[in-house]
Amino acid sequence: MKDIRNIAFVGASGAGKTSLVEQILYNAKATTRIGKVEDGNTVMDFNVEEIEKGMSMSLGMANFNWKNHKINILDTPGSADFVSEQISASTAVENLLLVANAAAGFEVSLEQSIELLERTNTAKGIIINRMDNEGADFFKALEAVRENSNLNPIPILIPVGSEHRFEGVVDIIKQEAFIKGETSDIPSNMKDQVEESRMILMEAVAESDDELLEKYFEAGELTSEELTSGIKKAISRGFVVPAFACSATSNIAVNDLINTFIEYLPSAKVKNEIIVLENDKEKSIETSEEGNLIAYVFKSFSDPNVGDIAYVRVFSGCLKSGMDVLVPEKRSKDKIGSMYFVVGKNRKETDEIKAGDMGALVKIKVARSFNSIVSVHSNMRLAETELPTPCYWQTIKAVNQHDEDKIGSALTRLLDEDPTINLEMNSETRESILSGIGEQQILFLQKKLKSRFKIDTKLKLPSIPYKETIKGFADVSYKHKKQSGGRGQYAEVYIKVSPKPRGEGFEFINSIVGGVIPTKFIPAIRKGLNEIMLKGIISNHPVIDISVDCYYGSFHDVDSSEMAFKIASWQALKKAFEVGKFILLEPIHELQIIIPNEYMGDVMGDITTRRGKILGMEQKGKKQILNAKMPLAELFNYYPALKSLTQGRGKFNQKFSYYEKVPDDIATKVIAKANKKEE
Ligand SMILES: Nc1nc2c(ncn2[C@@H]2O[C@H](COP(=O)(O)OP(=O)(O)O)[C@@H](O)[C@H]2O)c(=O)[nH]1
Ligand SMILES: [Mg+2]
Repeated sequence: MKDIRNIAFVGASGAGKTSLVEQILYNAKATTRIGKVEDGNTVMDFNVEEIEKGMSMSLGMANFNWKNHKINILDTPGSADFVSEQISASTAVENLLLVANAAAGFEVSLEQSIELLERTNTAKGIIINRMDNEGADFFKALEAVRENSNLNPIPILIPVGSEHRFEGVVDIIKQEAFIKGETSDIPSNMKDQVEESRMILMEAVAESDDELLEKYFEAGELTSEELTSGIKKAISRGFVVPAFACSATSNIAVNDLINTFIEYLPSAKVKNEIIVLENDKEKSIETSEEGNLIAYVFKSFSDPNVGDIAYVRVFSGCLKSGMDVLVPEKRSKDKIGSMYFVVGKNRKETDEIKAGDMGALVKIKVARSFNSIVSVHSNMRLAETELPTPCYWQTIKAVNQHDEDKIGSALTRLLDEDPTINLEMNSETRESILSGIGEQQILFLQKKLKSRFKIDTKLKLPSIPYKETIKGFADVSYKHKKQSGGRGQYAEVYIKVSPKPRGEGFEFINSIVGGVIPTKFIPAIRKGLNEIMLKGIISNHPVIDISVDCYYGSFHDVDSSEMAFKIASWQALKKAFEVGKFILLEPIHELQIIIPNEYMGDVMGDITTRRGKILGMEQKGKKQILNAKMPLAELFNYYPALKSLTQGRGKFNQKFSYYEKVPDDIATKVIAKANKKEE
């Protein structure tokens, strides 16, 4: 454990994460040639969809050796739609490193990664890549992060030169320069800057520890040893966020960066506390090689050639092939088959994965993304991973009828790969609804359905699950009587229908006395009402929240039947809806919208035009959190609207809240549409 470093790269798309991993792997001799994202031949971006687009869409794993250490590295996609990949990666590592483009200023999709850094208790750092780019500015890039977060990056490897003159870095801790691969003196024109950076570093380290702070005040500075051991501790606790300059594609300062990984970032041994649930109670434990097995599947997917693959991080104990294990979230046993250490698309078989390490399980049956793998008799599992709620919805349907049967099982397999996508069959609207984070994510799923399962699909906005109810009280009766040919039909019911409070559903009261309707027909009345309520009376949407009291009626010895009473109760309820007035209800959702302050006015105005209401607001750092409610009909396409209003920076969580009356003008349109469909 002490010789392993687990690192995940997160950050905006295009910052150079994949290129950096490619260069690192080559420098460490884990690969024999350097691929390029543009050429679609990197080891990490190997899905057809990733090659086609020239960008990462799913998490990639690699490992390499460096000076007798093993480093596991996870590369993640930067696009906001694929945030679940960054979340997955963050659950598997001790070190979360933000990779930012030195020349880009503050990028929108950095935000989600910054939030991840802010809320996880991993060690964190910032790599300012693309230092060779025109417009590259290390300190400006760090300032942009500082302004938009509560992280305080402390430079450790500062650049020597920049843009086309970028040629190396100065290590502020060691007070050495590394230029063109050689150790050299600090360039004389950088002395002041290096000194200033050293003071900033020393202060940050001193502030992270009471004992050091005391020494720092007494002596006016820290010794090299105090600084070196202090910085490691401060980084490990997340108090100091070290910052490094490099250029991936020109391979400048990349080796120095790898050195800092093993010199300053915490190993699996140093940062060995994890939160588990023991018999569902949260508790913190220390992981170790000798401990009982605790492993976590942070990503599972199906590979067209290999089958089901699960990327697993072993926290405690040892995972051995052939072993029986328990998957507590599924309450099911599983068996460990073949295991591999992975370098992107390449892999090497192993028969064990020890504590602190990670690898891939092949053809594993039960364990999927975000499942724990523990000893058969264990009562522990890892704490649940929090995921954002959906903010983008589409129905999905096979283009060809004959694919309808296949689509379900194909989707189930693909959904395992991205736990932020949900599939729901809406029994009312009879639609299969996919919900997730964004359009790109759903389109990626659609592409995978095509490339792996050969299923063409079409997407569209879901229908709104409106409901019908009655506005006021109605006392009505209906007599169903038919005499034409054969046996006649006869039934008569008297009902009182009244509205019930939202959410209370359907109540049926039987107050028949004296046998005016024989007891054997009462269930038919109830069933008849249920049937028509499900179908809807006015607009083809189900009826909710009414009470029906059946208090009088009549029957005929020969002509009455269950069917006749059903028909009579349907017609009676229809009549009641005319007398008591029908209203259409729509689902209202509660939202938590998070936006940078400057967009407040626009976003609030837009909420109002979407028939929404602001319930409250709250300042959090440089952001505003708006609590609001909004009809689902408006929410379905809120995501793109909010993105465009806030230049991509706004986001929201939502959940269903209650049903509310639809304004009359909209209700009229819904009814007209429903009746047209019916015809
Ligand atoms: N000039 C320059 N370009 C880079 C550097 N690193 C990556 N790139 C380019 O930036 C683009 C995005 O790189 P990629 O690795 O896909 O970024 P990712 O989205 O963070 O994985 C590609 O065209 C790379 O060639 C660098 O250090 N300098
Ligand atoms: Mg990438």
